Amino acid sequence: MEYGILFMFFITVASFNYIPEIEINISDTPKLRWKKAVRTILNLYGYDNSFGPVFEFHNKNTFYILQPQDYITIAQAIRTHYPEYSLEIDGIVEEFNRNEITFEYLSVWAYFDEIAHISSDLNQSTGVLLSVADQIIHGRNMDQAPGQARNITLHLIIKQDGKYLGESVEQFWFKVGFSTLLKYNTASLQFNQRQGDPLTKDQLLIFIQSGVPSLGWTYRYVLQNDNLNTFNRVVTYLEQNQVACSLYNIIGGTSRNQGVIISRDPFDMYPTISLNTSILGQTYYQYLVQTNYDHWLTDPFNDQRRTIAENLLAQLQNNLWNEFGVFTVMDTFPIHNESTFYTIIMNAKYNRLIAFGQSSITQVEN
Ligand SMILES: *[C@@H]1O[C@H](CO)[C@@H](O)[C@H](O)[C@H]1NC(C)=O
Ligand SMILES: *[C@@H]1O[C@H](CO)[C@@H](O)[C@H](O)[C@H]1NC(C)=O
Ligand SMILES: *[C@@H]1O[C@H](CO)[C@@H](O)[C@H](O)[C@H]1NC(C)=O
Ligand SMILES: *[C@@H]1O[C@H](CO)[C@@H](O)[C@H](O)[C@H]1NC(C)=O
Ligand SMILES: CC(=O)N[C@H]1CO[C@H](CO)[C@@H](O)[C@@H]1O
Repeated sequence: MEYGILFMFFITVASFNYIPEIEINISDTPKLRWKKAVRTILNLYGYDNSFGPVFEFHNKNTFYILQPQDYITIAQAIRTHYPEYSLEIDGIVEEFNRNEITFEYLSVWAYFDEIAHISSDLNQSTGVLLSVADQIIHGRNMDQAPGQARNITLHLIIKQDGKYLGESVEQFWFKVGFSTLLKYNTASLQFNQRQGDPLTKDQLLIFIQSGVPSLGWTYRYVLQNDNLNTFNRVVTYLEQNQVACSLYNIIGGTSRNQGVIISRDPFDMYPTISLNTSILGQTYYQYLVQTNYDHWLTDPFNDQRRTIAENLLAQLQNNLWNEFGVFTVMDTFPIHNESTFYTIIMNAKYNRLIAFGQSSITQVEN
């Protein structure tokens, strides 16, 4: 009997991976805040099965556009405009204790999303908002490369003065910022890359030198700013803040129909779409899906994730108008595919964030 139970347990855990949880204590001195995160990954997998290949991959595929002087320029800008984050990065450098991991090196990582927007074929994600009665269920898939970055992913619980501020799940958390966020009693947020004209490298450097925050720091600001304490305030802020690349903000709130997708660009404004103005005309449930292409365009032929997710949501039986239903959509190929690292289900009304480390899946012909 006991063997039977044990056997079941192994089958269950094989289908998704546990993501280690780490508490980030903002009350600690900045240098201390991320040390445990670094140590945890190194102890679990070792450098050569985690950071090592990730750094190597992105040096080649993302940061190849940078000259040695650019590292210094970005590092100086961060020291000038973000002294607190600079100290956090100093602490991470200290904990790595490797010649090649310098403040300058981690400075360019802080702007990873902005640099990748210029240099690489974008790695992509899916966001789903499902409105059911007075709840907004938010599904987030993260797709990334290389595979070893699965081993550096952490579920972060952020606290200050003993209080929960929120949670995040991140693979590149050494940016000391977040691309997914549940802010307690306020909102669930994710950003996705948006196909759009990239800046030139020189334009990006000018933005960075003038103090434009990275996308990750924008969410951190949302998390730590006490005035951004309602869904509407967060939405208004993220419609207007300065950004240094094209992106979408997908945001769920704490009550009925609070869900928006904001399309951004460094120079242009676009209309925000919202669950409350959704054309579905349903009384009890509404949904929005965002991948990496503008919602006023049809999906490209070779990437139908949004269309497929919308069709699944349109057919969702009412016993799945809940977190299980959203998980089922997020877990369906090709929404979950070979490059999906994890799926997150958030519900800001109940302050719930559930994270599943995902394995790669590809389509099986039969
Ligand atoms: C957070 O850090 C502060 C200052 O170091 C400490 O007093 C407090 O106990 C820490 N809180 C937790 C939950 O570890
Ligand atoms: C993660 O690390 C383990 C070693 O602990 C290694 O066997 C595995 O291949 C790594 N996973 C990936 C996706 O690289
Ligand atoms: C819909 O929601 C947006 C964002 O919260 C808000 O600005 C707008 O006034 C709402 N529209 C309606 C028709 O309720
Ligand atoms: C898998 O997702 C990626 C985005 O990460 C997308 O570019 C690709 O088209 C998807 N694959 C399939 C077969 O749809
Ligand atoms: C920069 C980067 O991470 N690019 C990767 C995006 O995803 C595709 C498919 O998984 C990879 O081939 C790219 O290298």
